[in-house]
Amino acid sequence: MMSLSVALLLMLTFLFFWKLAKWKLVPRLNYPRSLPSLPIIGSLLQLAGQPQVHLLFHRLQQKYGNLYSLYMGSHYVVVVNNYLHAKEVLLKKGKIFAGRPRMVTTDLLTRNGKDIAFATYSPLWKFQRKLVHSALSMFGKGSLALEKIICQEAASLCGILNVTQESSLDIASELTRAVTNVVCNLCFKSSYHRGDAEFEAMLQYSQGIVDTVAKEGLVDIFPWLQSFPNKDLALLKQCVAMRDQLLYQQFAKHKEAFNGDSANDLMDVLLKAKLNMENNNSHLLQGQGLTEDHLLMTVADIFGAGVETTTTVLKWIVLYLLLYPEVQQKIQDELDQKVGYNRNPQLSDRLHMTYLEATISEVLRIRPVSPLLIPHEALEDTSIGEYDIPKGARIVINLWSIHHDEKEWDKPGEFNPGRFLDESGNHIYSPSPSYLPFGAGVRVCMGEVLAKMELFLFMAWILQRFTLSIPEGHTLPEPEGKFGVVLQVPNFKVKATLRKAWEGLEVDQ
Ligand code: PLO
Repeated sequence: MMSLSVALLLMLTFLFFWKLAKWKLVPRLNYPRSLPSLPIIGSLLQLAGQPQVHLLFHRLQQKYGNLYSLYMGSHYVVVVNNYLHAKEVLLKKGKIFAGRPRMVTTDLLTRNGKDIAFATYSPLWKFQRKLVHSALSMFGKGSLALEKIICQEAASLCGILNVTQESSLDIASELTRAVTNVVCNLCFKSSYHRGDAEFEAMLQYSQGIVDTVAKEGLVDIFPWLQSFPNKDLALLKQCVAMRDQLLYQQFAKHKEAFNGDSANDLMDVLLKAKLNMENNNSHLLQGQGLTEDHLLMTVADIFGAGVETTTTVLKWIVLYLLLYPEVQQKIQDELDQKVGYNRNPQLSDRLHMTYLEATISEVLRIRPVSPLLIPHEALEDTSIGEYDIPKGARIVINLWSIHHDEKEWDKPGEFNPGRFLDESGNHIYSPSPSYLPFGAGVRVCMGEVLAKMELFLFMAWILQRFTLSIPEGHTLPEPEGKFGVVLQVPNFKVKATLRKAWEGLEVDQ
């Protein structure tokens, strides 16, 4: 009898302390507010049928605040809409949030994360990044080599605009070819001519990839769907196969010509690094060196990123110049004053061409090329602001919201390059810290320097020689942009008219 009551008492005491520990002593975790969610499908009911994900996430702030969470199927996702939280994720806790979630589509694109952009954080990843970084700065050093390559492409682009002058031109594909040739030169020391069949094939597979990869499509949310027939996934596989074929051709050519000493392009630099690593077994990568797949996926990444992003921004710039002819006029006035007609624009002009620089900055703000960046993943239990974030959470940085924050930007929906200039107009500055067009921190864009060089030089060369306008009988699309791995520009036609001062002059040299 006695032992029974002792046991009962012990049990009650245990229960009491257990409850106390649960509710009082162990602090309850404070997770961000969550959208309603159901088992298995999570918050998909709120997301279904809303392809413009960046706009939806922007709107949801009104109801849920600027840091909220949701479930994509079973994945816990935290959406960041404010620059202070974004900087905490990207800079202050950069390493903790440096992971990438695995997704069916990006795994297919990158052979299970052997690239840089979509691969998660690891010592090998850090090494790959360092390699590419030093290769890019090697080409960029003194920037002369790159400047020369870009100007060569700008000249040939201007030659084409001159030939097609009075007709309406699909400027997008000309811009794409010019940008592609810069990256081709950098990666493979090769280039494409107009109408080149291989170039057309590249355009086609690249569009297929942009249309299907990392869009938080159903397959990425429910990986088991990949065992069912799936149109998008089939297209992606076909496009990746086309890409691989071109990539292998380049790889074979380079391997054959490689002599171990000189490195003429990015592919050579990576081949050399791979050889060095193999010869030097003391490397601390636990036998997990740079494989052939890593090398190929790294080049594919640089190539894809180099082409798709810069072309997209150039198309946005041209569309905004057609929508705001007065901005175009101001850039041309600046060009006439600071560069004139007797010489070509060069990188050193960037310092004085503040209105063109401000226009580029404003386009990058109002239409960020990567509106949700690429999702990050928390590598350990951590926090953002006052909120707890569990290990494995996916963090989506909504750059669209950050660039359209009314507390930070005066009339954020308005296109106004002047907001990036001081009163004298001679200095460019950012009026708000809520501006991250290239991301920030451990995973910041690797091509920022190259991209800025290209945007400036291509636009300066074109506008020095031509005035862009809407061809007769055509109208412009709304500059809405279609959400995807990049914010895609609607199609439009352009008429490029040679400026008076250039009549009778050579425009392509
Ligand atoms: C573009 C289509 C290419 O065929 C493959 C490719 C590779 C790298 C990706 C790029 C695509 C889209 C833009 C990305 C880039 C890596 C970094 C860049 C996602 C899918 C951005 C904006 O973050």
